[in-house]
Amino acid sequence: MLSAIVCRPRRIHSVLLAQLVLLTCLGAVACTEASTPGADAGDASPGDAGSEDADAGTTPPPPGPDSGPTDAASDARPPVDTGTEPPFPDPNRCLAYEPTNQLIGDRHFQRGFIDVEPTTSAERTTMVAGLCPGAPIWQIAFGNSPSTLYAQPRETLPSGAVQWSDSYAHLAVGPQRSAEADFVLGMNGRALYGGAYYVPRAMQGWVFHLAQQQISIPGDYSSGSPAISSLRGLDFSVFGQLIAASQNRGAGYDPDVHAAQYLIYFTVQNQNGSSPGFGDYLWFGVTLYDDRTPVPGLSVLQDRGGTERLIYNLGAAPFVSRAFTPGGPGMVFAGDLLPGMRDALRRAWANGFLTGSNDLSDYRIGGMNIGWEASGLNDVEMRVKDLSLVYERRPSAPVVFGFDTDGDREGWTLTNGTETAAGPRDGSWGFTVPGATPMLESPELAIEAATHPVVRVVVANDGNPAPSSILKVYWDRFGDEGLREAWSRSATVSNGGGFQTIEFDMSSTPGWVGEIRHLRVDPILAGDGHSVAIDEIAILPAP
Ligand SMILES: [Ca+2]
Repeated sequence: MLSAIVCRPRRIHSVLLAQLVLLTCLGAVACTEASTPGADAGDASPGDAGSEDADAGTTPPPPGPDSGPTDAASDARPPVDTGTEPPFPDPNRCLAYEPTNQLIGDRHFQRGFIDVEPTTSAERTTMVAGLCPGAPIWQIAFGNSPSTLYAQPRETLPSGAVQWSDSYAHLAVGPQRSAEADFVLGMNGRALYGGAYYVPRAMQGWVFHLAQQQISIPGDYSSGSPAISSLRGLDFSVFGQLIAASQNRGAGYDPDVHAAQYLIYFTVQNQNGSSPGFGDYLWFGVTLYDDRTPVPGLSVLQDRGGTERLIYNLGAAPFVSRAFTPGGPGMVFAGDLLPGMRDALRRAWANGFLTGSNDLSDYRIGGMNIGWEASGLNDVEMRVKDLSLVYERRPSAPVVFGFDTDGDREGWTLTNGTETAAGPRDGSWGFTVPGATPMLESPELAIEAATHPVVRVVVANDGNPAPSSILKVYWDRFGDEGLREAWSRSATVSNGGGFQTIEFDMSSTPGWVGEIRHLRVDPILAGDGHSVAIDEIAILPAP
């Protein structure tokens, strides 16, 4: 599916960002086939991450809906879509960052672009759109491309939109309610490739025209994303409209090699400067359009083209149920990206990627890019607007298990103890302990360690032997699952009866980082048949 055209980002050798991969990576990309056998002359080995990629580069992608030598797509401009326009002009349209948790700067593309040289990322020219004041936030790169849009004069259209065009490509940004709002990007594959199909060669990638921006990578414009461990949601939305798409398939077309894709990629990157994995990242993508597949699904691959990083692309299937009709109405791609990002990290760790840290709190959204990657002779044009990525932080509310409802164990399980009643009764959970290792295991918690550094247990221990009356708390973390001795704290418990409060300050406890997944509380190490009761187990914000 995507395997034949996954773009290959590469490290940027930047003095200022020496250990970071500049987002532009895609901008500085040398694109080669990531994984399809025979499609990449430079590296014929499949790029399957060894995990769950059902395609594994062995099955040709299904043909697109128009698989004839030519298709009937019209070049006619469709009517303006007004279905998702706000009823009134968006007052925030010109803000660099909106007064929300919006992560994308100039998300309506109203300022224009800084063109960067695609192999060095050096800033080259500025394509000022001027629809909103302020210097451009977006960079743009025209990779492996003869297009010189960046050097073309800016034209102003009757709608108020501005555009740049040459015989290879077309770019417009338009004000709200214009037919060009927000950002139109087109490419003429026949011209870009001189009418001859791209032939994969080592060090010779296909064409990409991508806009990109930094999000949490240190930079001038970033509002910055909280750590993934701090997030409760990551609401993504973009409206896309495929203005034109001609596949132009003919002699020499190979579906393993030739395609046009409109992609959005984010980097999920270790940004903890004291972590051994600082700077390491994975690619997390959404596919708006792939001319070979009506509604692309999930693809998980290793990039064999240079970065060797994990590429996790949700495709389009989580967002839409049908393909674009060229020239037809647009579609909104919207959903919470956080579950996918967490899954991407989990799969990365499970498959030997991002080995420098499996601490969820080390990872943030580094940056993003959006635009075309094309190895076919496709003539394509996409309009996007209202691009948005808004994060929601987890609440810092206390997580309290009070065992105050008779019979309700609140998801906890008891092992090596004999309940006095069927579960909690009269506000606490009582049991006798006949021998070693009574334990209470929590349900799955998903608590951010950094915001919840206190563990409190209110316990009574009525007569069990003093030497073994030691309460112990264990935990494990998202991405590093399984209890272990190293991640535990213990404290002596009186055996005199009444309830006592044991509190652990975890703020400097090794291992209490990232996202806490489970707790296990052993109220005592061993008993001799006397009773224990738990009044409360709580994980609390700092006092
Ligand atoms: Ca209670």
